[in-house]
Amino acid sequence: MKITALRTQVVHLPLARPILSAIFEIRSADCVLVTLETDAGLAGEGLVFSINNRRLSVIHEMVRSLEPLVLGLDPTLAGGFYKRAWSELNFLGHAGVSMVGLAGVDNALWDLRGKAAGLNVSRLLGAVTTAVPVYASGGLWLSSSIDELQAEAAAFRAQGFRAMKTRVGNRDHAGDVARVRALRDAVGPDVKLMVDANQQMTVPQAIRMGRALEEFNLTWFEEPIPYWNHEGEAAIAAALDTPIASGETEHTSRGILAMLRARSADILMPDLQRMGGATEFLKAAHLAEAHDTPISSHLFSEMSLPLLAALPNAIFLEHMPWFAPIYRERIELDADGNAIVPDRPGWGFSFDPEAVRRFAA
Ligand code: SMN
Ligand code: MG
Repeated sequence: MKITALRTQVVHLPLARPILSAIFEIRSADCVLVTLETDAGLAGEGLVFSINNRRLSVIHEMVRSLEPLVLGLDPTLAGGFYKRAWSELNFLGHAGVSMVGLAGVDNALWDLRGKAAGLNVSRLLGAVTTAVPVYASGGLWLSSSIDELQAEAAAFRAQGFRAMKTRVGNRDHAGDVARVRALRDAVGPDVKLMVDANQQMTVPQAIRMGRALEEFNLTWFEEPIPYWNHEGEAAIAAALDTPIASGETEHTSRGILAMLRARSADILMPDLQRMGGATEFLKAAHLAEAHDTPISSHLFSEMSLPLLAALPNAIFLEHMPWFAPIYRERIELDADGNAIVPDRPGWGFSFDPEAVRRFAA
């Protein structure tokens, strides 16, 4: 089998209403959809994205620039593609747009290899499980009032979620603590709660916040301070009983390795596109395993689910519904609140051509 074309489509996915984290106001998730066509009639799909359509054209061009490296490629030689792309991208650097573009192509290659083998990517890798614990992440934003937080939490429970994440870090310590208290009161002790500060605190603020939140038995406290301050994160992790989760802003497995060496987080959460695609995501996850450190995913729920299902140290899938509208299939939960890994080949989630036309930018 040979790859005959790299096709891209740009889609604009508006959110129902603008949402606020401590760092961004988010109005839309805009994607470059990547499709690798073959002479065997099979196609591999991946996607990369940017918030509010910012610099999506740059990402798009980076994906397109990799086309010569995949044209004519036998997908079972995908490692050869990765090695060449890695070498070519050395000039611009193995971070940022380079890795995002690489992720778009690499993830489409993984889908293709799964489809060629007739296996879901989880099985291609040697699955550990058929269902992965999942937490709801598409809600409980800083833009929600306390009443709205409680209503959104009830809606997540009704959808079958047993874990969910809220945001803090809008520079109002008492207000943040009151919001988490109201949420814990609303969901009771059995629902797992995570809190994300999106890097907007100082080390002393984060330790003070973490101590104030200990009574709510959080599953984790995420990205308390700027992502590059590994020593600061390590000090916070050492000071608190609540586990620190971080890593979504790192690039490549080397970024994750630096965090592991610094002991900056108890839980690592590599982001599929910042890693540079599934090839590098798996290396990051294996490095974490060798350091006895659990991992969670970041965004990209449809592609991350099969990957986490093949990783013994995966503890949670982040369920972010932003990309669901362009897929034909939806992530389904079992009665225990786990995401069911599809049996379908490749990622098991494929672009819906009608939806792609509807959301075309
Ligand atoms: C997050 C990051 C980027 C976009 C949306 C949400 C957040 C998360 O940090 O962890 O979900
Ligand atoms: Mg986060």
